[in-house]
Amino acid sequence: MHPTETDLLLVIDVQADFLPGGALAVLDGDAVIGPINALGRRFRHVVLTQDWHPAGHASFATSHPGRQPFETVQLPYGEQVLWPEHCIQGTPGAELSPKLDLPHAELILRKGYRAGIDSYSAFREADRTTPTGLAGYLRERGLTRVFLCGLATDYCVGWSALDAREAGFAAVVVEEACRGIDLGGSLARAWEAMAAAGVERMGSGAIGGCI
Ligand code: VGL
Ligand code: ZN
Repeated sequence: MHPTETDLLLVIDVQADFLPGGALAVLDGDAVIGPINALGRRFRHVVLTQDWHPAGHASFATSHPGRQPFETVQLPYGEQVLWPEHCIQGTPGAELSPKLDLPHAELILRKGYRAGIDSYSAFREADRTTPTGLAGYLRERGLTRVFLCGLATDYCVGWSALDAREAGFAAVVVEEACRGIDLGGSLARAWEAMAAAGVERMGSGAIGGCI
């Protein structure tokens, strides 16, 4: 297939804290950067997301006395995995990787900036009701299909792909341009949920130049 004017490459959370040496490093996370840069050249429209938490964010284990990273707690909107402190606004860990080479990217969307609500998805926060505005942006721009890549497959990429479908967009996850965290089987569950929701899974070799 060849991306067209109505296709978008959505690059999720390729930030220092999710890369080797970062606070919440995804195994082999830096392996996504080469494929993403190559993909970027084949898309006319590119949008990046940036996980962007205030200090003391509700998703940090340190905000819950006695709790450890990777445990879960109940928050008003439901179950929340607790993470090490990561992607704190304005810190080096929150910076997009300087190795990303996507000079034509049109928007950097920040998410997770409300102290009490996490936001894995680029479309909707973890309370499942607060929109980020991305669906409206895509609609207003006439973009109808979203190709997703980045970190992490089973959290921010997966939730974004599911919400893209729910908002009425076609969604394709580019497999080798993503890596997962895989907490207690979360990676297999994410692929199952995406398949059930009609998210396509594609190799980057199947994606040609933009027409
Ligand atoms: C992410 C956990 C916490 C992600 C963000 O980008 O997948 N995961 N915050
Ligand atoms: Zn986060």
